[in-house]
Parts: sequence; C-alpha cells; structure tokens
Amino acid sequence: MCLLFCCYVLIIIIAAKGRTNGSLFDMSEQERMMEAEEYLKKYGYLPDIPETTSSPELLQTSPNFHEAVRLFQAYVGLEQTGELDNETLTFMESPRCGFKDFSSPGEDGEVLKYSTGTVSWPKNHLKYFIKEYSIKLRDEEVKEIFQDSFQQLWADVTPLSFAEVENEFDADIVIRFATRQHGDANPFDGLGRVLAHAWLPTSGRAHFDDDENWAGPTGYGKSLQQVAVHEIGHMLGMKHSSAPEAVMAPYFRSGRQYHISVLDEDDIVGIQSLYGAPTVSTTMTQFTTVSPVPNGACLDKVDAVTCSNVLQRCYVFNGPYCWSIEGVHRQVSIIDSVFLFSPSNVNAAFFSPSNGRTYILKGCYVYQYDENLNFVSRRRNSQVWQALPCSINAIFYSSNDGLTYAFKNSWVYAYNSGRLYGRIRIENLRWPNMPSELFTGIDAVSDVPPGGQFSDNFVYVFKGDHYYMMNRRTKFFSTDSYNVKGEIYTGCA
Ligand SMILES: [Ca+2]
Ligand SMILES: [Ca+2]
Ligand SMILES: [Zn+2]
Ligand SMILES: [Zn+2]
Repeated sequence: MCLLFCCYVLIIIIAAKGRTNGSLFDMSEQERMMEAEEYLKKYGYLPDIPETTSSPELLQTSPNFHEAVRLFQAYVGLEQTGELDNETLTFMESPRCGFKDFSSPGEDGEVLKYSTGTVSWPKNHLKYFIKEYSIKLRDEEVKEIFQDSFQQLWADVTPLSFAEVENEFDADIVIRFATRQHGDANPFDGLGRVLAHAWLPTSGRAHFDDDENWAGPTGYGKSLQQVAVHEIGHMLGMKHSSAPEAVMAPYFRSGRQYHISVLDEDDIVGIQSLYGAPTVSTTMTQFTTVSPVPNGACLDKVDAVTCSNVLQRCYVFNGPYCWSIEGVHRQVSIIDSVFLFSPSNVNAAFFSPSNGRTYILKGCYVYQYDENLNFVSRRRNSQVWQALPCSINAIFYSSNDGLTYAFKNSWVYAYNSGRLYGRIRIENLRWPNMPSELFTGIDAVSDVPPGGQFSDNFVYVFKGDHYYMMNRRTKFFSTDSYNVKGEIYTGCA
C-alpha cells in the first residue's frame, strides 16, 4: 500500500516538474507545440498577442507558426524545415540569454547578423555597481570577472571606459545575481535554459540567474565571463546577432569558446556603429611628455624587472623611468627612449630565454621586443597568453620548470608557452615559507638579481619597498626581507 502511495506521490512531483521545466523531448507532441509557441513568442519570432487562443490543432495548420519555426531555424543556422525536428528542439533546450532575438517579428523575413538598438549612452565614461553578488563564486572573483569583461573587450574597440563604484546612486549600470522571481516581469527558471537578461541603454541593468553553476576562468560550470561579456553588450546597445561566432549570439557556448578573449568582427562592427572606433589616446602613437630624468633619482618601489641573458643586462621600471643595470653600471632613462612605444607606469615585464624576447605589459596590452630590444608587436594580453586578464601585477619566466607565472591580485596564472597550465591562489602555490603579505599580490618578480649575477640561485619577489628571496630550485623563501632602497641598483645607496 505504502509502496503504491509513494509511487503516486513521486509521479505527481515529476508531472508537476514537467510542466514548468521539463524537456521538450519528453512531452507529447501537443504539449511540445504549445511550449515551442511560447518559446517563439518569448524570443520575438511570433507576435505575442494575449487575446489569441491557440490550440495544438490550430498551430499545426497555422502558416505563421511554421514560418516562425523557419525563421528561428535560419537564425540559429539550421536547415529551414519549418518543423520541430530534433535539432530545432535541441536549440530550444540550450542555455541562452533571456533577451529577445527579434523585437519586431519577421523584420521583412531578412536575417541580419549584428543588430543594435537605436539608443546609445550619451557619454563615454560609464560607472558600474555590483549590487548583489553570486553565492556560487567569491565576491572578489566576480569583481575581477566584470572588471575584465568591461575593460578587456568592449572598452578596447570603442572610446568607452568603465569604472566600478561602490554606490548604486553613482552608478550608470547596476548588476544583480538573483533567482526565480526577482522584482521584474521576467522571473528566472532555475538551472539551465535562461542564464541572464539585460536591458538596452540607458536602463543600465543586468540580472544573472544564480541557480546556474557559475564558474571562473578555469572552473567547471558556466563561464560567468562569457555571459557577462554578452550582457554588457546589451547594456551598451547591442541586440542579438545571428553570426554564430559573435559574442552577441544568443546561446551559451561550452568547450573551446568557454572564455572569450576577443570580440568577433561582427560584434566590433556593431558596437562601433554606435560609438565609433577608439580615440587616439588608446593607440600606441602617443607622445609622452615627462620631465627630464632627475639627478640622483632613486627607487623606493619597483613596477617591474626584466633581465636579458642575451644582453647580460637588467631593466628596473619605476613610473616613467627605467634603470638599466649591467654589472656595476647603471643608467636612468625615460622608458620609451629604450623601449619604443612602451607606456610609462608599466604593470609587469619579463625576458623569455626561449625566444630572446622582452615583454612589457600595461593594461590589456603586451609590447614585445626582440633580443636587441627592437620593437616587434603590440597585442592583447589574452592573445599572447590564454585568458590572461588585463592589468596584471607581475610576471616572470621560471627557468627551473619552464613555466611563465603571471600574478594578478591574489591569483597566479601559470603558462606553458601561451597555454594556460593552471590558475590558483598565491597562498596555495606551495612555495614553502612564503611571507603572508605576498598572498594578496606582489609588485614584481625577477628570475635574476637586479644586480645582474646571472648564475645566481634565487628568484626575487618585490612588494612595496621590500623584496624577498626564493630559492630557484626548491622554491623555499628566505626568512629575511630586504629594503629596496638599500641596493646599488636603486641609486639610493
Ligand atoms: Ca536558468
Ligand atoms: Ca608590477
Ligand atoms: Zn542576450
Ligand atoms: Zn531580471
């Protein structure tokens, strides 16, 4: 008896579940037609007129319904059969953005690629605020993902710039993570299907479904970065694109497209139709005007260090200057008089013994120089190293294990050539005896002592006005730290 009763309860639960979130494949054909109609209305393929009472019989014979299916199939790149075949149903089941694909159905039956709203922001500097965080990721990680999504992709191809603020009233853009009913007309639907939605300018709102298993750049789950870049696109005025490779395509991509490191040509043309191309100041033909090198200038902190074993010379960067150190000789110069096109106040620099190149990183860009320090190229961080964020703190090549380590805030990214080998928190590096003040970030690292003894056994880690020594082989940190000012290469001694 109990067994029967329990089964009965279970069936009711399954049936009730099927009504709200069941698979299209498990439904009767009639239910499937009704669900598909809802879907096509929701995403703009069919007019959403409440008075029309549709029935599966009516739909089966309705030319509008089959036309809408055909339009949907064209949009997602399927054969236009006009029927709810398996490929079509699979797309309708896939995780996607909640924004409509068409705002007016049909649009002359023409399938556009990128499309934009008619309104863009009337200013180029926008402030955003994360009002509610995800329970799936640390706040700090969410902050970093949004910072990079704004800076690294959209700001790079437009005159737009972005800053995070800590107050809703100062913000143009407000971001929330929420589940189910959350105060607007589009409640979320639990795990899967709709992942997020956002509004066109100048509303400045984006909501992310926190029932999704959001993941950072190397975690398993749905890449928050991929969805964030897409929703930011909406908030800047972009609608959906039918170009399958576009960031503004409505469907979530798993696998190789997990983390977006460049916008598609389609997205770039679209966003530039609203805001134009970047202004000159972000391109590399800028003129630096800095005061002449001060006499007796000395370093109190270090932006970056790089040592070339081809030239047997190190460069230590601070503000607009770099100190060249070769044995006991040191010379101060303005950075771009040595490294053509390099900006000042660099983030990080290192020399790679595998190709003899020197790399200088600032913001989202990496400047490359050949073994004689001739300028080679300027590319995005993420084009050179997979998923490397903008504005890192430090980077160095470890001759011991052949990996390149890049540091940003409390994270370290390890690379095998350009491929991401792993990303962990600095405190989990298992480099014994590491001082805890380094867990929150470091300023610079050098595999060679800035004095230039190339056979030396230590790696030098800089933070503030101190540096620390780590054994190159054992990765064991010395207990003592040293004041940067006390050293010959700083010019302060
Ligand atoms: Ca969902
Ligand atoms: Ca630095
Ligand atoms: Zn969207
Ligand atoms: Zn919402």
